[in-house]
Amino acid sequence: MTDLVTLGETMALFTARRIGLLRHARDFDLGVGGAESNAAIGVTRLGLRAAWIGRVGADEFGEMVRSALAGEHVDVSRAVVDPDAPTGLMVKGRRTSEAVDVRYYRAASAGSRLCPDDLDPELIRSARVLHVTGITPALSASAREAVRAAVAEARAAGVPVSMDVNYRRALWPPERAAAVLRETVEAADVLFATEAEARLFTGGQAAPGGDPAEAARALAALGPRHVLVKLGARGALEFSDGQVRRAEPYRVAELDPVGAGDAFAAGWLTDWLDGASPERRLATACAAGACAVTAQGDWESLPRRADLELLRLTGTAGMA
Ligand code: KDG
Repeated sequence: MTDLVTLGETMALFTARRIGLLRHARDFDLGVGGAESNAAIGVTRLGLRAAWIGRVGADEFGEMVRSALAGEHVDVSRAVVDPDAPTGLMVKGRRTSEAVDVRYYRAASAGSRLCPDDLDPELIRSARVLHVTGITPALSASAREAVRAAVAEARAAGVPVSMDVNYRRALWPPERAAAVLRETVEAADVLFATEAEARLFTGGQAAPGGDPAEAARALAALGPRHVLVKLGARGALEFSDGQVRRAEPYRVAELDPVGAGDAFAAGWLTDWLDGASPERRLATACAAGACAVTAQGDWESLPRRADLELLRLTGTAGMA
């Protein structure tokens, strides 16, 4: 049985080794990245079973994506190899020692050609949770329809839907994202958002500098039973069943912030499916997010259980 099913685009990822303008980069590390597959790897590392649905090109990068995910024990048996489009690319530069800068080369990529026919309804119906993000609907009309169909399938079968807003400015303007994503937010049982992403849907209730608990409440009023608001250096909070819980961040040396949100979602969902207490699952989410930023790569430093225990013992964090 599969615990988590997800769908989206996973790309080849070039990361410049040198700090500075990309034009001066001489060497790149080559890996893979995709918000949904990052989350799938995250739950797999914590002991659950995950499947990823997506398209890759019939090219070396497509092979790399499938073998990287399979190497992390994610089920890629439903991945489609598209002979008519290339695997998308993402390039990560480091403008300064602190600023990471991500560029996409993914328009008309194989991943963006995801469509409802690529779904395996039986796989979705038998999962314990369907996890989607706000990135996939930004890719194309057919990818948007695929998310819509997957969510409808899950809901009809009583499978909880988890959504990470994951707003990407490089893909679409905020007004369009808010309009398109609203139906998925309303259909979700679990919602992950940053404060800025909360503002896409709640306007004034999540004004900058406002109380993030109010933003969480406003999001919950749209439908989701569990709302998680990620607060960066201020930790995170969960609004569930009328109650707000807060968690302090773990303090770690940050090398690469990309992928922290996916790790957070993976940590929370794993503990939620395992029946952990609300305090525990929020702490696990924060710990997983902290682990994710400690090394280069979007998912490489996602934690195993033992890593979380180590962080709990050595990190500085606490429940507020
Ligand atoms: O969440 C991390 C992602 O930004 C990365 O892995 C790539 O899916 C990705 C995207 O579209 O930004």
